[in-house]
Amino acid sequence: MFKPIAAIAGLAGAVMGLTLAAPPAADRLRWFREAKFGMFIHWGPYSGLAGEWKGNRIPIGAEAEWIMHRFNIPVAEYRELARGFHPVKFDAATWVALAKAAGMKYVVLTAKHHDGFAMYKSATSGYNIVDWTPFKRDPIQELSEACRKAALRFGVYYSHREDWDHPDGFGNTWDYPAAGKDFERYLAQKSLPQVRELLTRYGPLCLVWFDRGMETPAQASRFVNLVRSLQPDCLVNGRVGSYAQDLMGDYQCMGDNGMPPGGLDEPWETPQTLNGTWGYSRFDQQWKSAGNVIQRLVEIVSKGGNYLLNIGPMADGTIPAPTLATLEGVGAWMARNGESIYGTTASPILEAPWGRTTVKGDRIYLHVFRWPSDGVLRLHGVANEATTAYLLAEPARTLKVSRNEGAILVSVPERPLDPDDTVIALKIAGPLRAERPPLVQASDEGFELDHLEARTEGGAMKRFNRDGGFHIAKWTGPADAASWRLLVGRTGPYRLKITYAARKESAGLKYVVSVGAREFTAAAVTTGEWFRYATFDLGLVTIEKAGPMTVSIRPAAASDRELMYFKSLSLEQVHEPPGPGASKRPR
Ligand code: JFZ
Repeated sequence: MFKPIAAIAGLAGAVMGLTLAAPPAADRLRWFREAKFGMFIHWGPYSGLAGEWKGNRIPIGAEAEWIMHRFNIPVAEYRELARGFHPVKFDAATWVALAKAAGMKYVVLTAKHHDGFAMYKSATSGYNIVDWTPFKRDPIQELSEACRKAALRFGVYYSHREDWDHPDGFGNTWDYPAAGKDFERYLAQKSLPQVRELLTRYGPLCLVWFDRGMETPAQASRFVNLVRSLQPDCLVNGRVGSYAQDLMGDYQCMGDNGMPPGGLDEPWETPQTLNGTWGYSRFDQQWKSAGNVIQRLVEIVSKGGNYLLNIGPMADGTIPAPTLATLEGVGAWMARNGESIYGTTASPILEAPWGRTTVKGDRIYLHVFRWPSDGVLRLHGVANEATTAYLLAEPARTLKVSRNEGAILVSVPERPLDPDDTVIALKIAGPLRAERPPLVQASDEGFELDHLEARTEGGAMKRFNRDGGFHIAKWTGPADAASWRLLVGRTGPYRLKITYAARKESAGLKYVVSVGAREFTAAAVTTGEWFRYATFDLGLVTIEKAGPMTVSIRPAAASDRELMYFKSLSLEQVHEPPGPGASKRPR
């Protein structure tokens, strides 16, 4: 499982104030990239209100855990409500068994949410479940132990910026006027000390899930460094820093329930609710079905992501029945098809009309959401020879495989094994060689080339940032490139433009854009901080020949500085005014 040595050494190091060198990100992330599927748990005093306060109800689809903020419940009153939090039916082993049976590999509990209440015994603040309520037990202690026994990883959610209980915390301006707040004091008095407690009292944590960003990169890095210094193996999620800045944690967090349009090279995770709220609401019965959850898990994994699926337990510690039913259905499917999820990588094969694909070694897993009425499944974009195919849940049932017009054809039985997702395992000769991405077609104006159809090489990475959106970055040398294959219909002059964001560190770095045989060399210009995109005209290029053509962009020379946050290249057809020369050029 995880390297206890580093963790204990980290803890020991912490006591002696030594900072242990954190292992390379790739090592830290290995388990995460293998695990794919985790349980998120939003639980706290708000679970007792269950979406209502003095007749005021949280609308369906809105977050019940925000009830204190939504109705500006005074701190004194909310604290009294928290005194009544007494989950007598809470049993950590039951929750962990539920996660394990659903096929989840890690569990993340809200140690402190925005309401400022600590769901563990905190020495920093008496406003915690052990000292403030009659419960007197520590759920973080019990859950971390239960996870260890069940060989699941355990992590904590910590609202490091938002705290509606602390006078200097961010968010409560109904009790504490904004002008009087000293945010630094909140960080020093509560936020940082509590994160240190969580990293030094409950054994190794797999990750710390921070939320809603931080005021400045400097403040965010104090949390990253604290985690690195105390538990070098522990991951930090992308919401440690502000959405406007570049990723400061180990992996990117999509917006809630977010789904990228295409595969990303950078590790990422999507948190999702099972209904419309994270915390328990007795009014919100918009439960997602097991089928919906399975297809969403597959879509996320097929794009290289992790799925952190939330449960909102009730205040007595029991789990709502619809949640149990959905997770049971998901678990049954995972028991038969987990191989097509764990340890797979983002599929370079574009979305298929019948479903999605995941890839691992010499296996392509065809996740069939829509069963072909003609009994033939067509898979495009694979250059390898396909040797065998079989139903993953019934491996003895092999299926006929053939190839026609560049597509691999798999003859399937009349009916699917599983209406939500029947998985067919396709064995190919050697690791997957995806055919070059399909040719980019021209629009009336010309060509728009962005991350979606790009093929990235070397260190160039397709990434997402909440404010920066989808972009390509992390390129520092000529081996790091992005390229597209275009199908040119109309020859003639085109205006080449590039859209990117570049910080002052990247100013002057040269890059080369190749349009067919023609090369344009330019220097990056600072566009401002982080993801402030701007468009630059690189000049005219005349495309003489119709048909397939390659366009690429790469740094001109190796550098220790990153080139840019690349958004797109465009080739706009230049319509020449009918002049003496125009007539001769073929249209
Ligand atoms: C935050 C919390 O406010 C919420 O209570 C819950 O804990 C959720 C997991 O995270 O809500 C967010 C945070 C970020 C986005 C949306 C809701 N976002 O980036 O789109």
